[in-house]
Amino acid sequence: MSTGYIWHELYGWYDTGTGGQAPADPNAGLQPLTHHFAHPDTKRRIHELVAVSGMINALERLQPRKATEQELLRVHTSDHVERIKYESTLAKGGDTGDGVSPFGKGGFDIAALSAGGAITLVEAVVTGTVSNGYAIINPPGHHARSETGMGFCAFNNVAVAVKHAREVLGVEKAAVVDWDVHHGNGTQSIFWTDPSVLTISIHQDRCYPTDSGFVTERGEGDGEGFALNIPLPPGTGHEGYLYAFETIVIPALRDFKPDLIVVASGFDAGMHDPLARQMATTATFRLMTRSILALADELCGGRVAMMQEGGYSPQYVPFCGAAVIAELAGVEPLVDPYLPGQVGARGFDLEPHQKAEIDEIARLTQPVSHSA
Ligand code: 9RB
Ligand code: ZN
Repeated sequence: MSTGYIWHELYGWYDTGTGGQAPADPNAGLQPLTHHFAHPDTKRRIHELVAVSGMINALERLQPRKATEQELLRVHTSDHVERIKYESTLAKGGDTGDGVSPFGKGGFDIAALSAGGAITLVEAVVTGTVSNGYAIINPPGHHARSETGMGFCAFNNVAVAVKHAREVLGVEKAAVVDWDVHHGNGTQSIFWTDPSVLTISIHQDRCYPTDSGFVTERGEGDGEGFALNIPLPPGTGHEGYLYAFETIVIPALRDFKPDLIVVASGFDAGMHDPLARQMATTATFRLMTRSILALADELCGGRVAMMQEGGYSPQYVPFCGAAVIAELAGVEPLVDPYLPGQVGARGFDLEPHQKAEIDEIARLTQPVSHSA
């Protein structure tokens, strides 16, 4: 029984440019900055904490490979793949699709290595080389749709890995649980009409993108009922996340009975994140992990593969990552040095208005049953 672990130095070399969120533009008052919100140092710091703490010795290190074009094309249009590949040859690189997702020269190869890292981990979990695992891959993927990247994402790593699991490894049903604070719109759209993949996104209501992630989005055609959205109000903290998890996420997974659970693991619901307004802590991420692991033991031989998505606090994200990885590996968690500073702060308990919204989401998503 071991926990797979992926990080590659090249993930830290993905160049997000000198903008903060939009590209630098002195005429608009946007002074160049060394650390774009999505600068890969934040992800690299997860790896370095895992290494320096010694936790890495309890993990089975896996070597990622680049996803092949054929593998990317299971999810993406050839126009999209070709455009990223072409812009990747330019001296100044390009943008994945929305004008706020820049990448430097050679970005295509790193994005393919990111998708390939997701494949490597899923393969190890499904074939039983490891029992579960965490891949600190970069760039992230959950906003990338078939025909374009957006929101700092180039290729939809999770979708590429799930397609691989189904088409190559013989996995019948996969569930994606996306706890990144932003809506997993790309993953949802890729599997919109596919009943073999349940996509669940728990996110801050209308944070990004602001026009999707509503509870009314449930998939269409054969896929109707196989997309689930849990849009939480801003300010939701530890108890609110766990309440939504236990009352909505876990029952939906139990109902679907997946053969594999893939987690799109962003840490931007964390209390210090600059791109959202939630109040999750290391304990929140640890307990959500525990809850998924228990369910996976019950349903699918413990097969859980977690892929890095967002997370923009260089201070806090490493501790969130280490908390999740420790739980996966069943080792002692690190002490979170940021928690004592929050003792007594309001926002971590389940507030009445949050409970009311979560109960309403549970009610609205109840009628669809996947049981045969
Ligand atoms: C757009 C701008 C955003 C906002 C948030 C994210 C977070 C992504 C993430 C990405 C891009 C600006 C569309 C600024 O963490 N996902 O997990 N977009 N921001 N200007 N415009 C036009
Ligand atoms: Zn995010």
